[in-house]
Amino acid sequence: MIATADLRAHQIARDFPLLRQPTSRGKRLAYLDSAATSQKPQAVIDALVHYYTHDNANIHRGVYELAERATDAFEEARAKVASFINAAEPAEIVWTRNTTEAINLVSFTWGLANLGRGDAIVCSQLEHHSNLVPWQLLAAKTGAELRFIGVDGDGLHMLDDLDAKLRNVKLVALSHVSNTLGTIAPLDSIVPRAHAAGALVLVDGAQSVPHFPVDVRALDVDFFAASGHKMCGPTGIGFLYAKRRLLETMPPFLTGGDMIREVGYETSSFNEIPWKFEAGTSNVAAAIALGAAVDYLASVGMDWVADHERRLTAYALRRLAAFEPRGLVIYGPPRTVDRSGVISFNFADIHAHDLASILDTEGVCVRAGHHCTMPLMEKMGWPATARASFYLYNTEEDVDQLAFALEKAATIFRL
Ligand code: 7TS
Repeated sequence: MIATADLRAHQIARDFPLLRQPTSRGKRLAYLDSAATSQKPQAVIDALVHYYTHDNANIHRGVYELAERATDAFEEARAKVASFINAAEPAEIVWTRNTTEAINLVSFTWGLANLGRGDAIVCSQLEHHSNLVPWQLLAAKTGAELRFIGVDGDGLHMLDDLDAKLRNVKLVALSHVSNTLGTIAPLDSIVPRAHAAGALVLVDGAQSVPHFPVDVRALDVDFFAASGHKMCGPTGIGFLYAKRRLLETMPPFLTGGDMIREVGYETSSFNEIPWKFEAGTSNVAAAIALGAAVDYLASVGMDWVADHERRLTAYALRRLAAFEPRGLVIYGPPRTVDRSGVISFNFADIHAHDLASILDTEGVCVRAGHHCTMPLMEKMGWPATARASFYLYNTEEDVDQLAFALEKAATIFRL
């Protein structure tokens, strides 16, 4: 019998046409790689097609009706994203290509203008490369020091020496949810302490805002970065949230058209926020379709999404635990309250890539490798892990299919 919550997920899955597609081997698709990118509901696909069919024109310049319609839809999508994360106003949302670009924007603008020798940046040991490499380069350019909040063997943040770590810190940059272990960062304890130490806080929300309600004002973060493609939206669009007073004082990032007010041969002045940070023609269609994705998620309800993923993760942890006597190892926080819908694991001595290939023959899509967290893998001593990640359209049937495929791997490897 299908439980009520799971029944709703089955209904939701029907909104995602790709999930109805069997694999070339004729298997039902169990898509368990939403941490890499999410699938798209029909409403988002329709928004893209509708825009190109009816509203396509360049924005912020035409006076004709079509251009006004495109501009309005683009700005309306910004307002939808602002309200989705409870920003104070749409002007605090800057469109970027993805999380990576949003973090780089902060590093190249605020970072270069504000950091110098004697200052420090604090990350954690489980950052995605996108929230690490920009700070390494910034530290190298400015002479600032890069420090790390340690994580223990379960991937939980170790906060004992946080106050010492926060000395002379200008920026604390943390992922809200680890894409490798699912760890939810204890922002409630870190953000006030970071602010008390005089630091700003940047949160990499790539793996949080798609999966549970995020309120940037309640979290009191200064910067928040996310990617549209992980939250049912298209690729090529993401956003940076920043508090107004920060965006106003930050120098521009890329320069050229759209981000200017007056241009002379020698000098220029810049547009108001957020357009000051949006040089050149934006990915208008994708921004509008991200607005449709946000409408879709809001109509399902982010509280439901979070509850559903928590239940499904608990179910998957139980099913995977049954393989432990045969050598399956599950990584990450033991308590489900500390983790979101991401489960990294290894099965005996099967290489994670081989395991993922066997699962694929049964229609199960998981990622294998270092998940763009090479320093974390090195620290933990894992060459690679297989990773299953869940979203609102996944069901217990997907988890059962994963367990079935693991039985097949066990048979092949005589475990
Ligand atoms: N930060 C985190 C925590 C992420 O998980 C990712 C992507 C990024 C930043 C970068 O996002 P992008 O949209 O700018 O590329 N994570 C993954 C993943 O886990 N598998 O593929 C991409």
